[in-house]
Amino acid sequence: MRRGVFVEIVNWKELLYPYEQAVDELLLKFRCLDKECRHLGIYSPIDSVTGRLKKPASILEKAGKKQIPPEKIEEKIEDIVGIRILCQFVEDIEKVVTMVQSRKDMTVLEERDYITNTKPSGYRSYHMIIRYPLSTALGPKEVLAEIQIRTNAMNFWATAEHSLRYKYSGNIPENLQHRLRICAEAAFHLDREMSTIREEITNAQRLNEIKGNLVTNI
Ligand code: 0O2
Repeated sequence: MRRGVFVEIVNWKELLYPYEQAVDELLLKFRCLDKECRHLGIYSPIDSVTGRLKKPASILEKAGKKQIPPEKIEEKIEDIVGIRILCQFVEDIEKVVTMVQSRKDMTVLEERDYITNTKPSGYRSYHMIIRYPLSTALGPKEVLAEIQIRTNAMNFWATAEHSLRYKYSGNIPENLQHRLRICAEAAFHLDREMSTIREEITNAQRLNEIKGNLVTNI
């Protein structure tokens, strides 16, 4: 019944259009940043960037769970726009965080460090909530967005756990939760070990890039 009322009141197409624009703009900006670093021969802490618009069903579910009325959805649900930046190494996360903090085209409102403060599930990631100004056909508008910054190993774990969470409607059986925590530990160790040979890897990657450029320039 409550969900029915929400569906009627919220004009999803109208509500979500600016958010879709924000996903497109933010994706382009972070991808350009990565491309520019590579072009200049500067180390890029960004390995890849993805983005998504939260689905109406998901927004409704969250609003219902947090008892958010329809008129407060835009103010209270911070991740209608979700950007995910993946890094090769844990050390790169801090560099990306600094890059986001120093940008003039967005304002950081909140930061959540689930790397230092790992969630009980084993989840590790760095979250930044930003306010992002848009120029729309109807005039200026500001939207909230969540940027998740994590390593490929953290992402591997989070994606798998998210699928299980969905399959079990949030109630993952205890034995599976236990094994997931062991997997999270393994991902943590993988990140730590990769950091110890970070310089070797990045030097090799730089060399391969130079070789690749030489071949394409011939
Ligand atoms: P989806 O489908 O990814 O959009 P809440 O959003 O209410 O759960 P809070 O405090 O508002 O919690 O936000 P929080 O915990 O900083 O982060 C929200 C998002 O982080 C989640 O969005 C997930 O994407 C991710 N996340 C947080 N905890 C976990 C976890 O234990 N496992 C995994 N796999 N992801 C997590 P949504 O809306 O839950 O889901």
